[in-house]
Amino acid sequence: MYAQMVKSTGQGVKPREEMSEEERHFQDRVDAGEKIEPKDWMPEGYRKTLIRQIAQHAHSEVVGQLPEGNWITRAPTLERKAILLAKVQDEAGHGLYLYCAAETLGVSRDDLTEALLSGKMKYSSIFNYPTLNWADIGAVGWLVDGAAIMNQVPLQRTSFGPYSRAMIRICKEESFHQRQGYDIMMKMAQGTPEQKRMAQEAINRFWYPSLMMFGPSDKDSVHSAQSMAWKIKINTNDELRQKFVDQTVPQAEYLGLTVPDPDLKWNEETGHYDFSEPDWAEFYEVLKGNGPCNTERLEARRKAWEDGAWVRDGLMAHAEKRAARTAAQ
Ligand code: BYC
Repeated sequence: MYAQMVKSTGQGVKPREEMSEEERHFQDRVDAGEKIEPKDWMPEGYRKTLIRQIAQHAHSEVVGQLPEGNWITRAPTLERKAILLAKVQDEAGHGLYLYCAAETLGVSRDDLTEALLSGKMKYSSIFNYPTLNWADIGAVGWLVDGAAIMNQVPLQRTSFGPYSRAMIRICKEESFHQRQGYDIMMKMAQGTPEQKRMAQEAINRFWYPSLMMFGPSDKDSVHSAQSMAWKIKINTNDELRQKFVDQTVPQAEYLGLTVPDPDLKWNEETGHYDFSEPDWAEFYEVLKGNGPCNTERLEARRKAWEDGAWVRDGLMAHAEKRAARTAAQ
């Protein structure tokens, strides 16, 4: 099911002279900055790529609740607990906006969830890392939501209407998420030596996994060229990673924390930081399911899906009964 609906082709952009008339017209609309809406004609590859990317994003929002939810019961104050609860609920909401956007492309949320649970669809690599102490919640908000915003702000201009509109709502909330993460880091960094040490350990743990969130380096990215031609993606993976590093390093300095990269250096000539690439072998292992928490995360999603079956069945039975009653009237 998933393979027919979702698997996109990847690599290369179709040259204009090889496009059909419909494809050329479609590309002209995209180039002119028009929004594509669900009932408009679109190339099959465009539809599949969008389903893959939007659903992967939706799954990430939902799975992303798990490492943070892990700390709700142990938040250090009532205020921190209320803020974290609100943030985790926001992530669930983001997942819902995105599943709805994917559904406009002709897939069902059930199919997408099943594709996630069977390992055919991915979610962001970052959520396969554990949150070991409270400072990790700060690092997730600051770095992980920070990386997410860097990726998602340009996606507000993506060519597909429902995705673009979902991103506008999501970005508003993500900026609050990042601020709350930075606020936790600030408190910890200015706290006792032990708290500062915890904050430093959190950045040590989350720096490289956050850099991996942007995807493989441009030379290894399978989908970037076509996705950018269709304005499904606005920037390359490396462009966004560089922007993230440039924005985040001064924030770390302000906190008095060290970015765990001995080769990190401001480059006067380029006007950017030079930095070390993440360990791509680790990234691909995490994608294959071999990260520290892959099994645990999928187990939690599977359990939630199975535990919620009676609610879905009940709602369907109710809907069917209502439809039958209406038909009989
Ligand atoms: N993790 O050709 P490429 C969030 C896969 S934030 C897992 O460059 P593309 C949140 C990629 O799918 C996170 N897989 O691909 C934050 C492809 O494999 P398939 C969610 C990854 O699609 C805080 C292969 O590697 N954000 O939700 O052009 C709290 C080759 O890559 C990753 C989004 O999803 C990765 N990091 O670019 C709570 C944003 N990177 O599918 C929640 C929207 C790459 O061919 N997504 N892969 O088997 C995107 O912008 C793009 O999909 C990516 C990848 C930049 C992630």
